[in-house]
Amino acid sequence: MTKKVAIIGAGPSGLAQLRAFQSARENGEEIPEIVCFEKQSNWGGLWNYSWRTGLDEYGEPVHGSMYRYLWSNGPKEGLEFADYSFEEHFGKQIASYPPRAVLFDYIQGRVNKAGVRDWIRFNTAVRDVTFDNGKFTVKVHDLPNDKIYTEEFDNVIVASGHFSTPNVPHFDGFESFPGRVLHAHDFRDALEFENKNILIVGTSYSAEDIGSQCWKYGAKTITVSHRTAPMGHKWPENWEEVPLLTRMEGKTAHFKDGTSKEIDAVILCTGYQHHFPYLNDELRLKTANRLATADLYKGVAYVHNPALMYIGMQDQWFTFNMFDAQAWWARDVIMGKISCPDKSDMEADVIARVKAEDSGKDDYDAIWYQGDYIKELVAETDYPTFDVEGACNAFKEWKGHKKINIMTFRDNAYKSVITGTMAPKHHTPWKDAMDDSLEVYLQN
Ligand code: FAD
Ligand code: NA7
Repeated sequence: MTKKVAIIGAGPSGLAQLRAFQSARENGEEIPEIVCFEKQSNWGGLWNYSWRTGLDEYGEPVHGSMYRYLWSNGPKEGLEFADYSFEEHFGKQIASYPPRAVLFDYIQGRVNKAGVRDWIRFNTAVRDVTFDNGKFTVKVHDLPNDKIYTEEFDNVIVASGHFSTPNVPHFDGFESFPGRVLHAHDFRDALEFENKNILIVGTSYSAEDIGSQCWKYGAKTITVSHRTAPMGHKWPENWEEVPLLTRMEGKTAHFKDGTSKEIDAVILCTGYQHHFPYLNDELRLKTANRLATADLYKGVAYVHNPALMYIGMQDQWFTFNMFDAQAWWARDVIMGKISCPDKSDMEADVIARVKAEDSGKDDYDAIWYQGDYIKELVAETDYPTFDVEGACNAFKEWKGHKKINIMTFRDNAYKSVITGTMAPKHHTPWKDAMDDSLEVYLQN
């Protein structure tokens, strides 16, 4: 096999791709030459915590959007690798909502075992990708040596994530607000907001979790402003949901229903952009953050040029195991075991997926939609089949637990769909667990 494949990014999606190729090699297959470019000095993507915000030491935009004290926002039983269980990694079953450091350790365990670190060029930012005469030319910047060079590839796999470049709306009065205005991307330590009246804009995962963190670490009040609808959980008494912010006047926030409130800091939890500054118009995915993305056949191959693939570009109920399903599928297309149909059929596939997603009526339909998508891909490759239905049910239980009490849902335990073992209940309720280190979490 003389093919050469570039993977952009060594987060969970890029690492899934490396493991997919390595597993084929382990099975005695001849695999292409693989080069993974990662702009950070370590792997793990968002799970590789950075204290930095803004620009990094090389002047690159900081990729990290994760914050201190982040615990998994869904049960780990919904994301477990089918080829590397939590029990294999930790030598025992662990509780269901691991903090960031624990999941980072787990992600690293599989790729350390696979021995693929040498395939990654760290501190190397991809600057430009062009396609001509059947080949991709990839221009990269070796940051520590300040050297720019190009290399040719037969395939490019984009795995650079889409929860890093913030979507930052403007509200009148931000210019003269005498406090901090930041986007969730730059949020790091909830203790900064102790005893503060914070205003959060947005109602999705970041809003819910950053608000909960600030509550846990002593914010005075949390006010969450919604554009479409309130989250509607049973919030603690110092938590309020209000309509959309219309303007700030000094420290006073005014809302659409005419009410107002004194605020010390504003956190915009207003989502992220699919942002690929290194891709030109012909190669760049332009999609909303949804389950059925635009322009990707089977959610992976770019319909306008299927030698280009994208991993993990969907909005996510499932994460690591979905990236795996996609990476194994992309590998098999590249290795000639699966073929993509002609362009019109690929476009019809995209339209059908969009229609199927749109016909869903609620979050449960969305969970099963994404579960079915994983099943479809897994059935086409040798990725180990697993109980996707069981994982969907874990998500269903999780949603039920959030409805009962948003501040205690992380105290619940679920059954692994890989090993069949029940997770232990964590030793400390989430709201009282201030030390989220790996050592303390594993003390079950
Ligand atoms: P990323 O993790 O974003 O990795 C992309 C990689 O590409 C990075 O390492 C980056 O440095 C690299 N890169 C980017 N541009 C370039 C370039 N030009 N050149 C070279 N390298 C580049 N998922 C869960 O399952 N559970 C959770 O609890 C959870 N919590 C989350 C909390 C937050 C705050 C956020 C933002 C996301 C969360 N997620 C969670 C979802 C998260 O998207 C996935 O878990 C996962 O990190 C996605 O992996 P990825 O590899 O696709 O992208
Ligand atoms: P999401 O899930 O994309 O949600 C974005 C939220 O921001 C959503 O509630 C939007 O409201 C809201 N939004 C977006 N633009 C605006 C404006 N202009 N005004 C008001 N509100 C706005 O992003 P998250 O950061 O929460 O989650 C991303 C990932 O991070 C997720 O996978 C988690 O695992 C962690 P809408 O409902 O559209 O009115």
